[in-house]
Amino acid sequence: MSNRRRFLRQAVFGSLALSNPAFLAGKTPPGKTPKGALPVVIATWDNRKATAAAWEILKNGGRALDAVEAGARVPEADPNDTSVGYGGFPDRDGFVTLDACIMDELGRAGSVSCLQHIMHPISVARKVMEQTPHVMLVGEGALQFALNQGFKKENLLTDNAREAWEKWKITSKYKPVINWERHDTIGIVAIDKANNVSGACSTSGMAFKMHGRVGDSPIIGAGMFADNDAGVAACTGLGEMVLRTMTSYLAVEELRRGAHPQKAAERAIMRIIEKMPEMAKENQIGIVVLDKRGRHGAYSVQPGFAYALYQNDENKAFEAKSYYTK
Ligand code: SD4
Repeated sequence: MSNRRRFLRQAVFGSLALSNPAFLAGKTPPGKTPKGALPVVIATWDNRKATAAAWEILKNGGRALDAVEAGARVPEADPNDTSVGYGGFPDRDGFVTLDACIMDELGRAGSVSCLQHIMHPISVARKVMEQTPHVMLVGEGALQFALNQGFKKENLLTDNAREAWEKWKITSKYKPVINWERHDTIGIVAIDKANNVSGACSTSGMAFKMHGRVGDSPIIGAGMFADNDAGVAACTGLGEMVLRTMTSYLAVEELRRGAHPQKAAERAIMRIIEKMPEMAKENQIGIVVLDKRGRHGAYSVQPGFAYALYQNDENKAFEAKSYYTK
């Protein structure tokens, strides 16, 4: 492009930006919210029990933040869910270590990582957000904080999880298996009747991970991100790939630039495939995205990623479109 043309282009683009307050504020351009679109809640995997718990709050005009917390607490308390909270598979040394984060419509965030002995890390993350000047607490410090806040110390390692760990120790092979966590690790995003978004994410992380390993789920912008000007997104799958590309943040930024949530989901996943093509061939990442108009999108690297959607009094599970097909 000639210097003159470039100059003209910049001048036109610059003046457009200056004359458009929505552009300056980085806000999603205003559009029509379809009738009955709000409220809505979406969770990664077929976590319909979680979306149902969230709906109880949303349908009565409750706050999205309360809804996503209530939703995440469902798999956290379920001993049969082997990648969240109680019943989660331990790390290779036998410790159940939990990661969680939460974000509200005010852009406040709270997070815990490597937290042991507390069944509801999502509620501890919320306390970090609301009761401390910090965003993230880890390990022993997070546990001490939780106990000070009145959370109960519990044994989270179930017999089933211990047996799986004993079995794993025979080969000690560490290779994440695509979709094996389905129905599990929860990312949950919601928009309430007041048009406010919030998101939450909770997991015991990859089974038999190294002790001290932190995944994407407690990292604001990686496992989950909410921006009340644009929308909210949450991820599941191999956290290392999400951490390298800040997948949830990327999707929400796409919303800010005016993308439909489905496009935003696809672009965020495409970034992973472009940057880590070899890893993407063998691993799964799934994302759910919700915008301010109650529209949603979902996409994954591999087939088999399901999500639960509660909207218009209907709680349904769907399989997301994926980059690779069967
Ligand atoms: C992690 N992203 O710790 C989590 C695991 C997960 O479905 O999402 N499993 O990497």
